[in-house]
Amino acid sequence: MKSLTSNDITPKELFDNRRKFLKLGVASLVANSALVDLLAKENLPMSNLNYVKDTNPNNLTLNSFEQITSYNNFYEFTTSKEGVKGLAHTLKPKPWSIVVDGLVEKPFEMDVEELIKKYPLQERIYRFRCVEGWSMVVPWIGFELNQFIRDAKVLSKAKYIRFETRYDETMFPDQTRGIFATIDYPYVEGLRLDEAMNPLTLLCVGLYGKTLENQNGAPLRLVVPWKYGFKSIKSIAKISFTDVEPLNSWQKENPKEYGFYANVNPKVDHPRWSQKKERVLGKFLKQDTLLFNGYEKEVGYLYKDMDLTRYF
Ligand SMILES: Nc1nc2c(c(=O)[nH]1)N[C@H]1C(S)=C(S)[C@@H](COP(=O)(O)O)O[C@H]1N2
Ligand SMILES: [Mo]
Repeated sequence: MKSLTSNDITPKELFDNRRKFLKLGVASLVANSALVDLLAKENLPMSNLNYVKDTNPNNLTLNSFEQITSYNNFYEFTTSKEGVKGLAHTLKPKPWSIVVDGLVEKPFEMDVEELIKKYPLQERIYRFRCVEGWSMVVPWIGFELNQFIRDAKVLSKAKYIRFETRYDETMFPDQTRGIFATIDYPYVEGLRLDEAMNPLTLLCVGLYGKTLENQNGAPLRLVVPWKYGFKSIKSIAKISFTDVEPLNSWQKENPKEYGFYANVNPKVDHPRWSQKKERVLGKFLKQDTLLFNGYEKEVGYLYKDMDLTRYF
């Protein structure tokens, strides 16, 4: 074994800076022009968030920023996945406040900017599986929803959390179409409170180190990685706590095909197609879909005695 030399000893100053650097993530480096060039070359956005990086223990291969921001489901704009990006400029994510009401000690309103200051941000590299059979891997930035719930002073009667996307016809073209709109607005989603408290459930404000693009649900969205993508509601305007199971948009639209739970499950087919496989964006060959999208260890306990065919 080689003996220690003075070169091996990390000076305290360097050590402190290193810790600061790790905490800041990419954001601390943006002033460095070499890095700016590198980001441009890799087609990565300029980071504007401070966050703790995910160590990516499962070695997931990330989809590119380009892929994640160019192929979207956001019916408030259009049903064309390639079309959302070009229309999404009408969404004005700043200023943006969310209302919190229902079974809480006291309803309140909070600006997303405040939220970002209040909760330390983390990167979470998650698999994301749409019910339609495509998937991707996304480096989300956000914080655990359970942190927010703990501060919301929720009453013990509350059993569910309900989310609503903003209703604003100046921002969302499909909302102006009245009875000809593609679905009923505002878009609604919900979770059982214990699902919401699971550490995987994220309130998300960014991806690839940068605040969310409009097409991905700026400025605040939900990410529930073990459920089909439609549970991950975008551009949230209201969060309510209730004692009744919320009627989510897709269940309301077509209850035979979409339920409340929407857990990713290769053994429970959609009435019109198999859920056994998925196509990762950018890949030619399909891969097997995993139970709970690969998060069974983390979330299996939530559904221990439930018939997953019945509660789909
Ligand atoms: N408000 C709102 N949220 C939404 C949707 C939508 O149409 N409107 N689509 C859902 C669906 S079906 C999916 S797959 C994901 C897509 O998220 P992404 O475009 O960021 O990949 O958003 C979900 N959240
Ligand atoms: Mo989806």
